[in-house]
Amino acid sequence: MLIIGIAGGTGCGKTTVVNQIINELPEGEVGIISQDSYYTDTTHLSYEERVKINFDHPRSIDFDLLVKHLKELKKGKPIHQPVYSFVKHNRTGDTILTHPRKVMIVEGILILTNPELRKMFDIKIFVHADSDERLIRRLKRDITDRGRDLDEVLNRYKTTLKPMHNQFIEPTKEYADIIIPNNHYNTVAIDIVKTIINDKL
Ligand code: UZR
Ligand code: MG
Repeated sequence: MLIIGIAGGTGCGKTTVVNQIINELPEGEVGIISQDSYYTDTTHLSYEERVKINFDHPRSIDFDLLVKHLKELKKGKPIHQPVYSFVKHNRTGDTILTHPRKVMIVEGILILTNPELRKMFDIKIFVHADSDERLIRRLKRDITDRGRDLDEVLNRYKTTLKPMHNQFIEPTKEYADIIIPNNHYNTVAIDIVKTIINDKL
C-alpha cells in the first residue's frame, strides 16, 4: 500500500488537487481519507461550546484514531471512518466503511504536524498558495457553501486561521517531499504525482 499525505493551508486547493489526481486513475485502486473525518468527538459538549473550538489547532484532531485506522488498512482490514458535520461541528454518529486500496490519500491542513502519522506516509506533499489567494478562496467557500457572512469569515481568519497557519501548518512544509505551487491550477505538478502513482499500480 502506498500512503500519500497531502497538506497545505485552508483554501490552498487540496481538495481540487486530490480530485485531479484520482480522476483518470483506475477506479477502486485509490482511497481517500480526510482529516475532517477525524475531528475529536465533541458529543459531550453543548453546541455553544463546540462553536468556540479552535478547529485549526492540532489538538482538535483525533490523530490516535487516524493512525490506528491507517495501520488497520495497511494490514488489509476495512475501517469505519467517522462522518463529520460542519453544521453541528461534531461527528454525526454515522460511519463510512472504507476498504484498503493500493493507494491511500490522506488530506488535511494539519496532517503533517503529527510525527507518528508523518512516519506512515510514503510521499508527503504540501500544496502552496499565497495567503491572499487562500483568503479569497476561503471567503468564497464559507459565504457560498457554509452560510457565513463577510465579517465573520474575516474575523475568524485574522484571529484564528492566520495565527494557527503560521504556527502549525506553514512549518510542516519542511517535511514535504514535494511542494506544489498552486496559486494557479498546476497541471504539470498533478501529472508528476499521477505518474508516481501509476508506477506503483
Ligand atoms: P480546508 N472547519 C469548520 O469550519 N467547521 C468545523 O466544524 C470544522 C472545521 C474548518 C476549519 C479549518 N476551521 O480551517 C477548515 N474553522 O475547516 C479546514 N473555522 O478545511 O482544508 O478544506 O480549508
Ligand atoms: Mg478541503
